[in-house]
Amino acid sequence: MVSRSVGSGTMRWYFSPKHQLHDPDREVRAGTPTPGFEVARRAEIIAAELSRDEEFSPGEVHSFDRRVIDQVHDPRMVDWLEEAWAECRPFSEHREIIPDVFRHAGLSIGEGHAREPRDKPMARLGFYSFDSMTPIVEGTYEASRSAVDVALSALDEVLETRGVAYGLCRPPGHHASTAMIGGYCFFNNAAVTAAEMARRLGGPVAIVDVDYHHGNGTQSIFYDRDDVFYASLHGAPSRAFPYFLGYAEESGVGAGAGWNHNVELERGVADDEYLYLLAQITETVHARGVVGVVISLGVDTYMNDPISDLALSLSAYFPAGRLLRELALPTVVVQEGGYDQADLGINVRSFLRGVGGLDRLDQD
Ligand code: OKP
Ligand code: ZN
Repeated sequence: MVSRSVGSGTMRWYFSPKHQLHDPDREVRAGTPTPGFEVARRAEIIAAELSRDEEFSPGEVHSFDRRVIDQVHDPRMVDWLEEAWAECRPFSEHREIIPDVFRHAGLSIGEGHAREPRDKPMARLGFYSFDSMTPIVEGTYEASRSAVDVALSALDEVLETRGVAYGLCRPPGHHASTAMIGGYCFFNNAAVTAAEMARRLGGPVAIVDVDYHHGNGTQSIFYDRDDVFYASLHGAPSRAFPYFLGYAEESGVGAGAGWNHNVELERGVADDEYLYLLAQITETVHARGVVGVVISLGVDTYMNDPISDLALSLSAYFPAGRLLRELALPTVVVQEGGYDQADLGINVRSFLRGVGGLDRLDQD
């Protein structure tokens, strides 16, 4: 079924050390400051794992113009994120700034109608945030820009080779919407990449989101559009973050009707059932006739993940990647979540070996 080759048996991957500039010490859960899960070490672990594998070769990360981001995010939000830490600093005793007020839907007439509270930094922070688990530090903006650069550098490679490349993005992106940050996410790396991929290929593309959590931001960005098909397989929102979106009946609206596909997973789903459902998603994507794919890769579906409740084993990730390879389309993989530091590296590497058409590792 796979007819395409990915070059000389190797896969290019992209990574920027600038991710380290986003280094909050704590996130606030249940009102309590706690050490965060989304830490810089995550990306370093994955980078170290890929560096040891000769089938992976690092590519050069380029800087991209802000206008690419502005195609997906409200430019007012991008302006704000650049200034947010500095303007909120006088209000926080800590290195991080964390919102204390939020623009709940009940405070809006309609999404576009709310006014940005420009002269009140903490209100402005709450205007663009949806949780208290996404702290902003001095380097958050620069790190977030670097994550987009990483993803877009991988896209350039894929548009040239029509193969597969990996962007080791950090911070992750799939919870970030047009004008909203949250769930450890600031810029939606996958959405920016997919919108640009569709534009440059001149046809519709798909985002397949295999992170444990529903990518509410990605769904929202493309909900009324038919240039990007969003398909996600995730812990049911009735029990899993982000709680308020990700239900199976959410299928798109207007031009985007039928262009959103959510599959809800029960607690404890293991390899066989997961791979069966992923195969079905692959069929759905194929039936859309898309010309490219962006994969939001989260390995927080793993049995030992500290914040999730699925039961995938080490052996699930190679076949999961392999299934998506069967689409035989230009494919950009971008990193989202995955918090079990012990096996984070190997799970990402196994998935990438699968999607890249490389051999299965012995330990899988
Ligand atoms: C980001 B990504 C822990 C709650 C954690 C935030 C989850 C953000 C996940 N009890 N809530 O999708 O991996
Ligand atoms: Zn996740």
